Amino acid sequence: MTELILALDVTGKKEALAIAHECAPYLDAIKVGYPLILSAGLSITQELETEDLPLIADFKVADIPNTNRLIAEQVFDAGFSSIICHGFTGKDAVQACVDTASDYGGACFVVAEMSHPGATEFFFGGTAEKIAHLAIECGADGIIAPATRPDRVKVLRDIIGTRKILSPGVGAQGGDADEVAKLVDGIIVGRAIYEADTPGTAAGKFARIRSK
Ligand code: OMP
Repeated sequence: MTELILALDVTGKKEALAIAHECAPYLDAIKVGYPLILSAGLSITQELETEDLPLIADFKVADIPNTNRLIAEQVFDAGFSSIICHGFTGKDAVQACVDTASDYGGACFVVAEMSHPGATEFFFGGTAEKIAHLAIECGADGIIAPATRPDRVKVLRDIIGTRKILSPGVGAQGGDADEVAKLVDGIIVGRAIYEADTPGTAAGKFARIRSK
């Protein structure tokens, strides 16, 4: 089954909680990042926990190992069950996130290739493939790969095997949910849900991919 993950990138606390509640029946997880945490505070995790869904922390952690560990500890202490980190920082830095996640019984996903057009300026010539191999070496639970480039998802799937691929970039960034859902373990959807007139209805429509 492909999971549906809501990227809750709104900056109003009340709005975020209302959208989460409305969409929750159709979701497998909620991803929270800088926009919401910087506006509403880390404690919003306590309120989101009432939806009884796993919370993914998207801080794309990209620092030295010790700082990565300190960030990851804050993330898991706050109630998140997964963390997203960057892979270009190298093995020791990624390992710090993976090990901290494991200490807390959580999961770590490594960004292998980003979804926006500018990503190709750096994620090319084997870089993403190298990061995918590094994610395996470090024992990460999976990678983030771009729904905007299904051909690249296929290449990265060949490397990552049965580890998970979570894929952002459908809807607002142009990726096709149905096409990508067949290739990945979870699709991450933000604006196409939270900017819809009725986010719950939009989430309900995307939920069709959960049977793929
Ligand atoms: P929408 O474009 O609004 O659907 O949001 C996509 C979400 O996925 C946002 O929270 C992005 O920060 C995130 N994301 C990407 O869009 N591209 C990436 O390469 C990686 C991520 C991510 O790590 O989640």
